[in-house]
Amino acid sequence: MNPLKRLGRRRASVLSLLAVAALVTPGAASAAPDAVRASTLGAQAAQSGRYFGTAVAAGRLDDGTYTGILDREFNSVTPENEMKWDTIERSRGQFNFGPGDQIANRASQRGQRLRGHTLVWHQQLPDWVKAIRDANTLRSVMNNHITQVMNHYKGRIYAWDVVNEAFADGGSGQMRSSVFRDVLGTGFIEEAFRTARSADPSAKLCYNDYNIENWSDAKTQGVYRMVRDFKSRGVPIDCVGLQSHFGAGGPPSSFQTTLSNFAALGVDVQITELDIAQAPTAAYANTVRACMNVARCTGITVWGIRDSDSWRSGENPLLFDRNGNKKPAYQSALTAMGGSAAVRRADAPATRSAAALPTSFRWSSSGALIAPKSDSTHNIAGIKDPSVVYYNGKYHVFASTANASGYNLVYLSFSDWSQAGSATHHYLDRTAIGTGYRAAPQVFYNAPQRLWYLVYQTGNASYSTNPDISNPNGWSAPRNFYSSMPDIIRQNIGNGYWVDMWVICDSANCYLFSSDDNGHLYRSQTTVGQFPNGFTNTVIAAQDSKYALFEASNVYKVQGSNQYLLLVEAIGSDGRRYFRSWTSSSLAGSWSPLAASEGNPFARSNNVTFPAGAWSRDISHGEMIRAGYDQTLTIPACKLQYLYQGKNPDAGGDYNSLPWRLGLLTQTNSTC
Ligand code: 9MR
Repeated sequence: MNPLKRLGRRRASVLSLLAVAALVTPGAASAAPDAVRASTLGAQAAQSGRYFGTAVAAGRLDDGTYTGILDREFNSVTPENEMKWDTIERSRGQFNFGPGDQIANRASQRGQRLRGHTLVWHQQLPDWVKAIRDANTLRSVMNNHITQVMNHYKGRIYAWDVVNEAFADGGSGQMRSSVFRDVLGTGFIEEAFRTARSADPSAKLCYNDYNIENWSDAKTQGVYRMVRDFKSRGVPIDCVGLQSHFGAGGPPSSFQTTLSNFAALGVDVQITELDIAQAPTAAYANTVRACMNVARCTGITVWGIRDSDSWRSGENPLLFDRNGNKKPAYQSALTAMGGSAAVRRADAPATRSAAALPTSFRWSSSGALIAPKSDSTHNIAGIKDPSVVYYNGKYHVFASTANASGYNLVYLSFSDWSQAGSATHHYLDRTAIGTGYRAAPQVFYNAPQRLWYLVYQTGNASYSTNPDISNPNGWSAPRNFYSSMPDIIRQNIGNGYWVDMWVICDSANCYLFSSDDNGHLYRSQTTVGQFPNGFTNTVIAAQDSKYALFEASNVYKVQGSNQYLLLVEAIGSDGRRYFRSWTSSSLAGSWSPLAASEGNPFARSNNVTFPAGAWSRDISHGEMIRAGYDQTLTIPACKLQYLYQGKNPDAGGDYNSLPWRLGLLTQTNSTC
């Protein structure tokens, strides 16, 4: 949103300036949207801030059935063999990142997280390493391997399996014999973790093993003692991976206890290589439920996609059959996360084409659903710039409040759009966010930090955090993303204003977009691990004439596709606000027009019907209703909905005092 309002100036050139601001009566609410229940594993896991991943083999990436399922269902990827020592450093000092890069680049382009697997393991280890007998040599070889590999993938890996399978099976609870333990002693694990932390501080560092799922097993206890010792001495460790290669009986009854006991040491836990002989539905449901029941169980990875892709293919242990169809265990895993299964077969063509957005849009608008609510200390003229997430059974809406003297923020929540008009308005100037210029909020849950973020403009790009979105008093005081306006913005902003900051992350990086009311869209970048710090490299992501690329940009990931969607608000030839749209296969990429003209807009009065009465001709600053609520800003590909600001077409006068209200667009030309 544009701070002309803040300054109390008029936009004489483009806005109709009729003097009388007639009040708009809120119209009837449109039907409530479908409950937000995802129909893919990754999207459903994302609803609780988790991921659902799979092992991927580079050799299968030219199989369309395989990649179709991979990209539709999974939002995390573990290279099955391509990042192991015998692939990456087969000869000493000769590094081959080709196969690993193939998987990593593909995942990055699609916004899938990457788990790095694995740096130090006694298997798939070249003979030249196994033959080393000198401790100093082996130490430097191990540390060099860790450093080189982590450096290569720096900032792109969510979690690394730093050490894999170092404990012995059976009743000893001790480490197994391996060249590492035998030559370096049991301290090699600590050494590996310390080296790993300095190589890539943004990656979570995991110890990964099998047969550590049953709490009373000696092996589980041995690993537990090691993690407890590491945490007590400050040795860097962030997570424990429980591989979970189960027999037909599924997880042991103590599985959830094991997950929570590890988590209680102050580490995340992850199910890293799940497969279950014959894939019984109850066994899968029990495994998934155990993770869902433990707050620090951050994600689940199955060890392959179809039964035919599995290292134990004779046991049919996975979620998809050899033809790529969903097995009953798929439904039970999805249901255990709270999702509902899609009706179509996994390989039906309609499912794949459903992921792409159409090239033109038609919408039906509700009446004005949300109007300002003044109280004794707040005399509000307009409610603007909404940000919305559906979380825990409620819509949570943040918006700007405007009046002649300036801008601040408000929060409301409701379970159904029919209740939006009666929700209580919590003025955030009464919280640590404070009084003064705060506007154009954007809300999301940053899953890696398990923290809600509210991003807004204050003259700088600012943010507050809150562990509980439903508690308006939980927001922290504003902090700035930048020490000052980046040079490139200063050089291009002209007479514009720096507005409408927007954050979106893929599995490796977070991007901060902003506008200058002068035809430029800017983009800064940092790593997921460094966020909210480190936004540098500010570039112009898109440019056009001033009013054609004005402000209020939104960027989203389209669920089940490799598309990102960019919306930017423009001012049309009639002086009214509308949205143009573009897509890209990468957040840092260039944007291709989708529906980007006045004749074929994303959303403009000429492609919106108003069954409850045409209460607005502006379709202005707002947000899509997302499929999830995390930092990936994932939207559905179908039946889009957009919460926007509109106003009585006859209203004019002081820009700050215009009677903005919030209404909901629902797409009417969805083909899926
Ligand atoms: O699935 C992997 C298979 O393709 C390899 O041949 C095998 C070689 O040891 O490794 C398999 O993956 C293993 C993983 O890296 C570590 N935990 C056990 C997995 C199954 O053996």
